[in-house]
Parts: sequence; structure tokens; C-alpha cells
Amino acid sequence: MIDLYTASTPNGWKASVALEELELPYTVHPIRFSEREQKTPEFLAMNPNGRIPVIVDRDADDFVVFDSGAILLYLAEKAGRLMPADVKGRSRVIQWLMFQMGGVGPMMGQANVFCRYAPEKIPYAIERYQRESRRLLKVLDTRLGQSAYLAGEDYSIADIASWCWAHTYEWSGVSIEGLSHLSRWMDEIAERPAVKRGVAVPADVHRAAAGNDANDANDADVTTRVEGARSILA
Ligand SMILES: N[C@@H](CCC(=O)N[C@@H](CS)C(=O)NCC(=O)O)C(=O)O
Repeated sequence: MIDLYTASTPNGWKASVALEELELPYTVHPIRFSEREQKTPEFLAMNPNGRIPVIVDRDADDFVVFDSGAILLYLAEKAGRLMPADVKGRSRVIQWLMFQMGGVGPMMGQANVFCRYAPEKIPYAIERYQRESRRLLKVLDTRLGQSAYLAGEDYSIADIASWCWAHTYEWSGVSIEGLSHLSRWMDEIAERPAVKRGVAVPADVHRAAAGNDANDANDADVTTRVEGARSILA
């Protein structure tokens, strides 16, 4: 069993989508940013960076993995799927995974912050991050014009990593007009049952807890889960 500490964000979805694709059993522990649960000593003991996602593999001596790219690699290697075993195939997956971790995610994240949340609208910052995000999406589009998936003909963790960010393009105010290969790939991946289940995490946990709408999360139950996690970590 794997414990997943997460929130409903692109980096969080990478872990839940991979767990769903790999059909690995896991327990979700929603982390509330509003309560700064990702900055508690207990959480920082798992991830010194104070960010989600984090997994704890209870079947591997409570081995902790933080950072979404490292989590994807760990899960793929553990399950022996979503990444080829041969050196070149593995390298192709890692190249596109690194491309996402160092580029697509950080740039789209900054575009989102500066166009949506920054108290002061700074045109230079908004344009810089949106332009760079669009450029990176164009790189994905060019690649996807050459092969079905980013690392070749097989769906891999590289696709999960980039899809979780790319499909939020509107959120960052970035246009995908003219990027037909990217659109084809985004639409196709969005239809995967495991992806649909993965992006509903942890909202489904909230919904189940509240017996109601995702926005009406039962805080008591969620707190119980986090407290439970804390007691495991203590
Ligand atoms: N490099 C990290 C970044 C993780 C990250 O930025 N997580 C965000 C949500 S997408 C977070 O936890 N934000 C809360 C905070 O910054 O305190 C990864 O890929 O896991």
C-alpha cells in the first residue's frame, strides 16, 4: 500500500494519475494549503521542500519519495510499466520528463501566478512567462507530430508529467491555437479512464467524506486523515 499526500494541482495529479494507470493500491491524504499543512514539521520530515506530492511506500520499509518527477520514476520502476527497460528507451522517457520538470511546469506555473494571482499586474512578467510557456508547448507539439507519444510509440510517465500541466493551458492564459498535434494528444489522454480517475484526486476523497459536493469537504474527516498520517510519521 502507498500513502499519497496531495492536493488538486498539476504536480499532485501526476502522482494520482500514475497510481491509477499502474493500478497500485493507495490511500489519499489531502493536504490543505489554506492550513499550511505542507509546512508542518511532520510534512517537512517527508519533504524538506514543503510541497506536494509525496508518497510513502508502506511495502518498502516506509520509503518516502518527494518531487513529482521522482515519484513518477519510482512508481514506473516499482511496477515495471510506463517506462521501457532498455537504456535508450529509458533515456527518451527521462529526457521528456526532465523537459517537463525544468520547463513546462515552472513556466506555466509562473504564467498562472502572474496573470491570475499577482496583486500587481506586471505586463513584462505576464508576457515573458506566457511566451515561454507557449514556446515549450510548441516544442511538445513538434515532437508529437513525429510520434504518438513524447518518448515514442508508447504512453509513458513522460506523457503523464506534461499532460498534467499542458491541459491547464487556459488557466495560465496560454493559447494552443495551431498546435494540432498537442491538441490530438491532450484529447486522447484525457479520455483514458485512469487519467479521469487520477485528476479527480483528492476531490473524490472530499466528496466521499462530505457525501456532498467537492467544495463542501468535510474538514473533520480530512483532518482525521492528516492526523492519522502525522501519527504514522511521529
Ligand atoms: N518540484 C516539485 C514542485 C511541487 C509543487 O510546486 N507543488 C505545489 C503544488 S503544484 C505546492 O505544493 N504548493 C504549495 C506551496 O508552495 O507551499 C514537484 O514537482 O513535486
